[in-house]
Amino acid sequence: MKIGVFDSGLGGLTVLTALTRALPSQDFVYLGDNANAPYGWKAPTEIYELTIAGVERLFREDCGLVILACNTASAVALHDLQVNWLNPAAHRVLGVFVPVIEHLTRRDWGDNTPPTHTGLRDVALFATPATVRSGAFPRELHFRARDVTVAPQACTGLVEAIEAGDLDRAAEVARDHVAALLARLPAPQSAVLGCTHYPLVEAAFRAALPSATTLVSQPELIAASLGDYLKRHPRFAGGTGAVRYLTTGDPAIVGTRAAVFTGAPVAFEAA
Ligand code: DGN
Repeated sequence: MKIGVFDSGLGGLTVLTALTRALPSQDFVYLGDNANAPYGWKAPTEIYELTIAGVERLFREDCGLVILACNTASAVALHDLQVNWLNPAAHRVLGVFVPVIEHLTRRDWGDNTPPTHTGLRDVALFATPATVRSGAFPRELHFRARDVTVAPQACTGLVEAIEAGDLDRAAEVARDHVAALLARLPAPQSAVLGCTHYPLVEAAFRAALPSATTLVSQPELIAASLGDYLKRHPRFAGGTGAVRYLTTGDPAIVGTRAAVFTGAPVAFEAA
């Protein structure tokens, strides 16, 4: 069965790359809502409506399972969507926080043991303003490890610089945000790049953070987590490694801009 990968724009391509590498015979359909990107400054209700529209579009492509490869959509829309909208007997929708939080706390969902301190002391979270405002990351993390300090940094301007293809400017913006974070938390034990765009400037984050800080990058964690999920839910797995790319924006423009993420232009189709 095909798996849908939804993002507000192109950032989810960092996740898709890791997914296709880890699951080479799985079919995927990517949908970028480029006509409405970026989501980082939008109101929660608008992000919720746009996310549902994107997920419905992927269901119409026969995707049984959709990954919200966008932290902003996962943070703002996933919970309500799962509780109030989704029919889990028909489809599943997964977000991108849980694999990171599982990695940080190294505990599995569903084991029914009470939240305990796992040795994790503090986490710096770099994410979009909407993700930070939602409070979803600390909420999920504290469910598993309640004593952990989360220091969020809303990285204003970073998605915009990456989407514009200006990676030098993006690296500068990333360094400024690390400096602002370190002024509040000088020696974070862990740092999470909680936006699918940020792996493109991971080197700038790494260089600006103290060497003792462990930097957590999402795409590989999401891919490993999906691999495990498919073992437990084999009805969603399968295919021949076919990947299609849909966009709500202009396919030619979006396909050209995608080269920043993939190293080559991508053949997008109109959604
Ligand atoms: N890449 C999205 C995320 O992971 O949050 C953010 C992009 C955006 O729409 N601001």
